[in-house]
Amino acid sequence: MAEYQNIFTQVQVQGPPEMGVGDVEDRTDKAGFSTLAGLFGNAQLGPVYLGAFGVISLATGLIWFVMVGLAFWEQAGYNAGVFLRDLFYLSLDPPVPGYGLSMPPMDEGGYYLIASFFLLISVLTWWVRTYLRAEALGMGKHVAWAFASAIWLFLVLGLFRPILIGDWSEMVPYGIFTHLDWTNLFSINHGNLFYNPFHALSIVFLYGSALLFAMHGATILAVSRYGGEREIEQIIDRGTASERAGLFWRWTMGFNATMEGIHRWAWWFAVLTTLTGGIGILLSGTVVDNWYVWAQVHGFAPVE
Ligand code: 07D
Ligand code: 07D
Repeated sequence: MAEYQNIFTQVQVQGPPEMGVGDVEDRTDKAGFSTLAGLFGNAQLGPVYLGAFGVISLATGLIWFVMVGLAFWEQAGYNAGVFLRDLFYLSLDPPVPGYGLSMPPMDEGGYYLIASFFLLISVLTWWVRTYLRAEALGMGKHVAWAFASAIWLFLVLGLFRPILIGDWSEMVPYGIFTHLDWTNLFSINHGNLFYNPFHALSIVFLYGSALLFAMHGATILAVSRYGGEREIEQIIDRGTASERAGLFWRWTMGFNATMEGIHRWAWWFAVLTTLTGGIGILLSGTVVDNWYVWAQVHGFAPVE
């Protein structure tokens, strides 16, 4: 029998919209259906909860985006053709070195700092939103704490490390390729980031996250013919999809995660990617200037 192995959801449910429980205040009052959305996930779109933090987050995020876009527009000489041609190369850059943590003139980084302030508010208020919506639903705060780990790396890159070094010029430029140039230069300036053990740990967890995601996704799809994606009875009954999924891995490699445990593995691997990464970046240029020299001192890079 031909197997169904593409990315689309097989079953689409479209009926009267489910408006959700509880106090409907601050929630949009309409919901619709999209067959396209239903191929990838749930076919119902909406209602969306806005609330004060949602509105602040979207508004400040939009201000950051438009401020970056306007800077690009000026750099492109107000020419739509040039704007599109150079889109990936245009950049709103942090202050030039030398202004320390003071406010530079608008065209030397002041405008960049104002835009950054709006991005900061946007990301933080979106975090509050993930916390408060989980609370409203009586859920654990796992999504909020995982997001906090990503925000930790974001804050180290753009706020904590620049403050420790004492210069806003250490911040990351807002540009598609220029932020890659910055990343490359960061590694070169600190003597090759590959010799930073926290960069290595971050890579372990990043690669590990991809591997775990592939294993888990594949395992559950492979037992979906037994209802493996419907987890409730699966955990307690014998002969179920879950039991087969567990047996598959125990037979294949001698060990299997549990229905609960696999999600803890996934959570920790993802969270540790940015947690260890943030530590590695925070140490660069503050505690350790050159990771290659550091590795020589610690006996794992050759000393000429
Ligand atoms: C798929 C979820 C959706 C999110 C997306 C990103 C913006 C930016 C730009 C206004 C997985 C939306 C992007 C809103 C708009 C302007 C100028 C998440 C998914 C689709 N990077 N990075 C990208 C950011 C850093 C690095 C792409 C952000 C560090 C490398 C995108 C940050 C370093 C490569 C992007 C950030 C670094 C990228 C795709 C913040 C070290 C790539 C991202 C706020 C960690 C890849 C051309 C993606 C690429 C790429 C956004 C930080 C390295 C533009 C918002 C400073 C090596 N980065 N990045 O899919 O194609 O993420 O670059 O910290 O190869 Mg980056
Ligand atoms: C950036 C978390 C912040 C993002 C947030 C999202 C918005 C948009 C909009 C949805 C990504 C905010 C979102 C505002 C919303 C919409 C529409 C997470 C972020 C809050 N490296 N490297 C890593 C590898 C090299 C360098 C991590 C590999 C070279 C620097 C990762 C290789 C040099 C930094 C990793 C490699 C170099 C990193 C990132 C190989 C460059 C970092 C993890 C095979 C020449 C970052 C400790 C992550 C870090 C980082 C992988 C090579 C530089 C594991 C595989 C040697 C400067 N690198 N790297 O999740 O933490 O990022 O380092 O060569 O800062 Mg590296």
